[in-house]
Amino acid sequence: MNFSRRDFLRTAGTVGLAAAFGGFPTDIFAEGRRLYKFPEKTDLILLTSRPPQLETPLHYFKELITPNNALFVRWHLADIPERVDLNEWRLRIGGNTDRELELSMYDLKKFERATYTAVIQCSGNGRSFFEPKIAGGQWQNGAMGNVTWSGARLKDILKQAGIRANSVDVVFDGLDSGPLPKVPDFLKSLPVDKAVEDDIMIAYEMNGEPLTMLNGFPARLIVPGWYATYWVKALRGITVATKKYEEFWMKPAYRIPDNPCACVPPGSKPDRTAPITRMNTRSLVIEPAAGTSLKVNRAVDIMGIAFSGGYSIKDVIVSVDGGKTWREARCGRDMGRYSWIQWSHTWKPDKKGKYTIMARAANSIGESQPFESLWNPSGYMWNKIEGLEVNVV
Ligand SMILES: Nc1nc2c(c(=O)[nH]1)N[C@H]1C(S)=C(S)[C@@H](COP(=O)(O)O)O[C@H]1N2
Ligand SMILES: [Mo]
Repeated sequence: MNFSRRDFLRTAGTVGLAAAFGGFPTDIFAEGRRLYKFPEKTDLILLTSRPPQLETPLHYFKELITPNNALFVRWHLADIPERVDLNEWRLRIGGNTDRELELSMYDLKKFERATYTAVIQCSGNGRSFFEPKIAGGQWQNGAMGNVTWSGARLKDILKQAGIRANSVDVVFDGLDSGPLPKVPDFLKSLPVDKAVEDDIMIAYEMNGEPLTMLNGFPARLIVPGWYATYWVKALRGITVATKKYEEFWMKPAYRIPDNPCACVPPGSKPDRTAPITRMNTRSLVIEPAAGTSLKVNRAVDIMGIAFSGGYSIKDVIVSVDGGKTWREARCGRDMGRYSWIQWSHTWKPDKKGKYTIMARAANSIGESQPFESLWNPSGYMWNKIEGLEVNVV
């Protein structure tokens, strides 16, 4: 078995100078933005290069599963792992436990293997659409993907370590760190009750392959249904704590207004905040792309995707007249409650002119999408029903 990814930089072809873990610009554009090539990745939309933040061009979402080389990338800190030698890498589990564990990849793979498909989505996906504008990564809709993850269940690992009764939070640390000591290390926590849920996984594979370096090789946390801020990459340590963990990346970062809509009037601040957790329900029209010209009296398949924070999709409705009338879309294969589904709707426009296509998904517990965006100061949880204009000629 080849345990080393020391030579993965070669996959980038011309990136031979080892220190340069950056990408380089291509001559290719998508959605009007220049694409960049990073190690193990295809050409993606660049937000920042240090730390790497790369967005997936929309056309990849025509597929049910997002290919590894097209999955978006988001790191917070400039010093990210560029190579990991599995002969040396260990995952340490300790804190308020009966035992301390030091697991090699070989040990990790001895735990029963779990596999499921789950949407990974950044809390700030769609941030660039909010009005008024919000500082932070100006993501459009490509900070997400649908991936089949395999790994060990966190609860099995915690059981082997033996969580003590008075434990409160479980804290996760990756191999990345800030360039200066004053930049807080990226640590995230889950309440103990959440951490021992069946579906929480330490994944070592994405779509049947080892994780790419940029997506968290050699192992990352998967919290299906929750925003990816918890999906700590390149894990090195798990610490069980007897107190509520409230350091920088849990508080003040990654918080939402503590009210039912997680929103405040645009431009204002909430009185109380809570950590962001479960994803809301979303749908997206992928085809036809905005601005496409369609032929009158010719049938076209409108297609898109829809997902929710772990409660499947019950139905998707589609409008071609800007929301005046709606039809139910056909939903494709169900890959489980954390996966997205593909939907389609055949439409034959019988008059020339401009049309606005919209889609609205609902999940199995009745959560749906709003007609007006729900504003919050960090630009999280964008799920407004979007309208996309096409021309019928
Ligand atoms: N170690 C580490 N893990 C991390 C982060 C990070 O900065 N460092 N960012 C989180 C955030 S906010 C997101 S959106 C996802 C992005 O995962 P991806 O790069 O595999 O798409 O990783 C999460 N895990
Ligand atoms: Mo994120």
